Amino acid sequence: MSLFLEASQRHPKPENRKFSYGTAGFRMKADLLDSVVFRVGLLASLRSQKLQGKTIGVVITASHNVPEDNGVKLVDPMGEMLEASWEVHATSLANAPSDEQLLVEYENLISTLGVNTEITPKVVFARDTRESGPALVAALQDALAATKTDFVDHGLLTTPQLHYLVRCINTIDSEQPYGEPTEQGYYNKLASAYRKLMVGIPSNGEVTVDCANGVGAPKLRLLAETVGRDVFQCSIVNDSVDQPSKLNHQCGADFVKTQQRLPPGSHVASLARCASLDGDADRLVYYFNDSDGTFRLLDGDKIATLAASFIGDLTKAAGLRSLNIGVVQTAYANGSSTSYITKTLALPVVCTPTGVKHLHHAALKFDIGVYFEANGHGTVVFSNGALQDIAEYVPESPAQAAALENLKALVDLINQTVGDALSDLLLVEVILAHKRWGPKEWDGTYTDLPNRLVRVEVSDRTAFMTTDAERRLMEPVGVQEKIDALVGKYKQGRSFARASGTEDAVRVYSEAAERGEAEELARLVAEIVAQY
Ligand code: 16G
Ligand code: MG
Repeated sequence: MSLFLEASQRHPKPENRKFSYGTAGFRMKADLLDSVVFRVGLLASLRSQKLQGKTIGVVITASHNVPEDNGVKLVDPMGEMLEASWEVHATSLANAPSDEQLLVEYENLISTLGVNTEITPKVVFARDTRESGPALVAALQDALAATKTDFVDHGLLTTPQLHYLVRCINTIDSEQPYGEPTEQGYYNKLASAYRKLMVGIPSNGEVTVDCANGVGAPKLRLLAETVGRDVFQCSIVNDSVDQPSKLNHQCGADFVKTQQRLPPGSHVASLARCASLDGDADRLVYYFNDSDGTFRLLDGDKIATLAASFIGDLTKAAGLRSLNIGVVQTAYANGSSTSYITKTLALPVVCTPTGVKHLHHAALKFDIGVYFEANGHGTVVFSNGALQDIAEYVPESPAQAAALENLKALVDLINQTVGDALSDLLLVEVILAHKRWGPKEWDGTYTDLPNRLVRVEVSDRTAFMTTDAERRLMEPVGVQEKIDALVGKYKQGRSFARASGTEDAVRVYSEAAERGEAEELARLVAEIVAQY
């Protein structure tokens, strides 16, 4: 075990720091992460051994955060987020105060989890474009070498590309191989599905894509080249990956969603389609300038409703009426989107706590589950039963046959492991082309209720305990009653407060029939929260 200790000594834990594996793994200032990444490497290797040598993924990214931050998260064999019960192991390894105690913790995990250390662990990893990435990769490699792990460094990738690779590698010899486990294999799979879906459909012209000056820029370029300009035209902006300080700065999906405006300096024609990715390309939002110059956002809710309506129509047209389709949202979903789904689309909606893993798991309970967070992270998952029905169904007419072929291509177009901005971009483009819609027609499906999100500094955010998918506070006692009393005064009023999982703050969301009212409600609820 001296190999272990020698390696660990090169990655000392900063003193007086407590780390915790949250909704998006570990994320913080990059200069605090060296020991954390090393220890995540140890856990990745254990996880692989525990799962009989399946390949585990590690992504080094801090998504939409500022350039000085970085982060690390693990990807499970089918391309999902790390199983929740292992998050505590990540946290306990990260917090072991000394190298010796780290070794004790590590050996404890081996025995309590029943890990077979004879198995050769396998790990693949990738990173985003941050300057701190290469040094953190070196820390990760040190851990993988110390644990004699077989590993492959995939260099720069979007987060969803790494999820894709992990699933491909682990399903390669199975009955349902997911795809060729290479970056080009990813482009080929998406491109060929997109081209199939566009046969006979006029292309709807160029989409402008803001890549947040992140890894999405070079990857979208490669994807677009593979798809071909004859069917997919995109103009890539904010692609300065060689200037790391520009990452997510005044651009990207998070900027556009929270500021509700164009990235400064963008010049877009009225009614032209624009989209923004975030720093690791797992979020997507669309927007456009209306003819009167007003900015219109088409967020994750609008993408979910678009996808759900298209898939609903397609399954019916294919004759697969028995498949149950559902939509999963969080409390942040605009109330108008929820009523549009239940009333107009007549589909069930489930609400889960914030965080991709919650939405993903709830979506898996439907035959076809569409899940999106309002912030633009989401995808569609097809159950094994649905895939089998789609594969085996014998169409009864040429129209059914055509719809069925499209449905099959859609399964390949959508990255089912995790929300993927590049795959979602192609999905939206396909649907708009099929419906012959511009952004205005899409936007016109329903009108968002005016809403407001505020961040409230509190002395202890852990005092805020929620229930009912974060829509109600259980603690501090009495706060929810005060919020209810306020909400009751506003037409179509709704508001909730929840502790952030990624920042030391409580977030307050409100919506109401009028803009002024939504803002007033948010301010008053924030005042209540700030008292605790
Ligand atoms: C993380 C989540 C994202 C969620 C956000 C909420 C994943 C991969 N990411 O970024 O889904 O919307 O946290 O942040 O699960 P908050 O807890 O600070 O509001
Ligand atoms: Mg992201």
